Amino acid sequence: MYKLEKLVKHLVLGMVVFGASSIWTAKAQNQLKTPKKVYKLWYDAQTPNRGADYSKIQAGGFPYDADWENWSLPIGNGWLGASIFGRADTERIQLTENTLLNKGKYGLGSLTNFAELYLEFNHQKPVGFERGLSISDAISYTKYKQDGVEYSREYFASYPDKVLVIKLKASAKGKLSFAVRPVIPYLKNPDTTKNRDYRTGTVTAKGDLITLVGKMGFFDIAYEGQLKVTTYGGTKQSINDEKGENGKIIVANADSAMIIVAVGTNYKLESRVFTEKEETKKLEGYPLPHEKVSNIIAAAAKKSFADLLKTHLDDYHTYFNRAQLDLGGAMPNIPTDKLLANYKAGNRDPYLEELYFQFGRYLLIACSRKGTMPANLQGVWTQYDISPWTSGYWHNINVQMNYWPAFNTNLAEMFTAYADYYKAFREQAQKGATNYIKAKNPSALSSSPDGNGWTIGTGASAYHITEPGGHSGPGTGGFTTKMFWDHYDFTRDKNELINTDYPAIKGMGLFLSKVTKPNSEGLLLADPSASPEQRVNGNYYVTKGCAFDQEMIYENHQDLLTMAKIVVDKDSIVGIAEKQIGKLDPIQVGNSGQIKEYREEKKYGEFGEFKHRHISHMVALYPGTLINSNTPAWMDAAKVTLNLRSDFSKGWAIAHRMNAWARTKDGDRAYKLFTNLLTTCTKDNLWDTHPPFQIDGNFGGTAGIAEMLLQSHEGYIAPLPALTSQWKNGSYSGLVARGNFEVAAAWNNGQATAFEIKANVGGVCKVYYPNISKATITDEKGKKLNATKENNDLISITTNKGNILKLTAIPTYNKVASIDTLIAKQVDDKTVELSWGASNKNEHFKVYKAIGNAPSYEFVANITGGSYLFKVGNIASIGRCTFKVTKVGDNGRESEGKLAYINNQ
Ligand code: FUC
Repeated sequence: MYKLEKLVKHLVLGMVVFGASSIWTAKAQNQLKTPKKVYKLWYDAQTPNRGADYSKIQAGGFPYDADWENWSLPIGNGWLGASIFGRADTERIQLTENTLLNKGKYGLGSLTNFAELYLEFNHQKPVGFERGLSISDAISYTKYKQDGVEYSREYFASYPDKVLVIKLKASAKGKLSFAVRPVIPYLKNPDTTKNRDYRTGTVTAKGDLITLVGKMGFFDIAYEGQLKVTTYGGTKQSINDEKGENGKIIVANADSAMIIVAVGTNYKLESRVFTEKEETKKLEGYPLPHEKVSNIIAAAAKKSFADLLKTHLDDYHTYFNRAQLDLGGAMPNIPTDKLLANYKAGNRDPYLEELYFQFGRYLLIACSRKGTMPANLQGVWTQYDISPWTSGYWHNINVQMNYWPAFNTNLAEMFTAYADYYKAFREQAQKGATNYIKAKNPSALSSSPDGNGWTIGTGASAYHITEPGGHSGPGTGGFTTKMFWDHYDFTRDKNELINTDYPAIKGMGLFLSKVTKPNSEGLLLADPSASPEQRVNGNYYVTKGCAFDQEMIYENHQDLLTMAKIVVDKDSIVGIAEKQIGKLDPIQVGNSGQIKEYREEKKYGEFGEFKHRHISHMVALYPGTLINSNTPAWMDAAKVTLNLRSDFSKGWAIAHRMNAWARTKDGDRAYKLFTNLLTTCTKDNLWDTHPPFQIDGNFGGTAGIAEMLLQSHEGYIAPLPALTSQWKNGSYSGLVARGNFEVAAAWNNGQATAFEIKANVGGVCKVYYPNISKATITDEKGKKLNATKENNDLISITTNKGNILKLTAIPTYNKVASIDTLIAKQVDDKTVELSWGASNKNEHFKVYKAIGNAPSYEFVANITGGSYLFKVGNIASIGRCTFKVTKVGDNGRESEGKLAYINNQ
């Protein structure tokens, strides 16, 4: 029926920046394609390098290297992270390898600094200094003039070639002289430290190669790094000290040079690493990394710089170029730190907002690839000996948030790193589930090794996982499997469903089916249960059936049941989930009109910290879906909670609020949270800070922008569901909706002008937008198509794989302004008077009520005028009740509602 779209070749970096208005690019076969812009972070000052200041300890008791956290520019290929400082005298390149851990604080191990690489130029008077990071190409650079010679350096971390590549140039022949001096930091002598918390290492130079070799005591990790220095012109000399260590290579009078760096350990992502209890046996028998690292260097050394660069760009562009966003920004002629400072001072610039969005996508590609470890709390970048919170995989929100932008911003493949990590730790996670059930609910224990499913607690690393307990209940596992549900729902990849996503959700379902106990009303409540990190009277609060646990058990059961139908699974757990799901009572509305965090709570804040950073009872709003537009009374209660919890918090916590507000469809509020993120928790290098630097906030912020622009969790594709009035005109392309539809949208004056939807797998495509049923729909050739009108704002059309739908001529609509206030006054024991202001007597309103924990409102009355007397046999007997009044506009649309309550003691 439709013609397949011909793939439009990605254009290379350096192309023209189109004006914000050119949405339809003629060449791209009339495709709705957002112009590809050039994104970069850049600075005109050198990065200071004062080192970590141990007198300044950050929240959580962690050291602080202000310069690294604020100024260094991150590049990475998943295995390796490099933070480029950008200096003329001595360049500092800090290297991290994602499996090199030391003992750390919590018994999980802590990621540590792999090495520092110094390039010593002794250029003291640089002129026209600039350093930066091209987000469009994943290349960092430094350039300046010294004594009339232009010096430039480029840095990239290639995923396909597994190396860091550094190209150094001088504009005049023979003018490039420098020393290459790597240093292994934080060495600790095996003789003097207890508990094998030591690190040995030597650096030796020979010919054009410098080799770093050493050992970590705690896990007995062997590590190795190799740097190969190639020069063009000039001389090269390798030098070691009298012990044959601390090697360096001195380059003199060259024209240009290239350094390639590979790093590795003897780590293998295998079950044994997690199941083996003895720290020093986890890697026992695994081959030393020497051969692996040597092979990587040898293969890369055969290639020219141009070849290495091309391979890197082809790989990076494959992912990065998939999604574009245009909010009307154009690259300003001021450095990024000044741009951010201006933004903080109230001068918002849409370029910075676009840059922040694309920076998050960039970071995910740089730190989470197939075959690498997943993105940790700092991605793949740490300069510390013992990293803040171990640079671990924290499962009560942080690691999940890392993957929130993976699916909707078209980077689903980046999730593979987490999925492979899960596959490796699953055996231990099954043991953890057995331990947990044995201890907490022995009557439900199965004697078979996989009979209790699998579980995960908050803390985890490359070597350890934990069980739920203390401050985060068993729902932590359901929170984790949401990623697997989304992985399937966005990609609709049947193989992955069978091999990865369904087994994860089914195993978790089995565990979660055993963590509840019936209460006197026959409800099934998680016992014990804890809402992440909440404290009562200073102590972590352990209870029964808190919202976080109930919601995540519910969501995992719901996802399990949906998937079981698709894969036609009739195992007993399916029947169990079916029986249990109705007894979970996951959402309760309290006397402040809030979603209760605890069942024993009446008014908001009675239990737990009033403004706690975690909004764990909101996981059913985001990333879960239990609270949605079809549960409007719960949605309103969620807004009450979010308002009471406040907009101010720490990096990731602001990002969670931003996504939650986007789900309420309040674009201006979500935007306000986004600006909070940028103004209160963003460093000059655009890294998110808690403090300390944590990458979760970057990823949560990027996901939040996408969530404002496209949603698909309510059974249809909803483009522009929470567009802020600040983004008046704009467009995007390449965002992804559930069902694997790739969506492009353009809007003008806050109203959609066109959508384009590509079916990557095909199937029924439902689209929701005001007046969408009156839009013109064509295929990519311009042939008119008929959609089924479900209602004025919802259409449905069947697609085949590759089909493209174009929706244009979408009639504009007017939002109806809501009333200002609603007052509910109990007049007598049978009557409540509702009153609100109406400017004229003919205005039309609708009155609704929701009693108790009802998810939806019941319609009460159509009213003209500004008040209504609600009568019932006995007010006291109906219990807690929320009233809602909406205004009905001339176009028949209803405004947002205002709420008032009775019986809220
Ligand atoms: C969770 C959060 C903290 C911090 C830590 C790494 O425990 O509650 O705020 O982000 O993870």
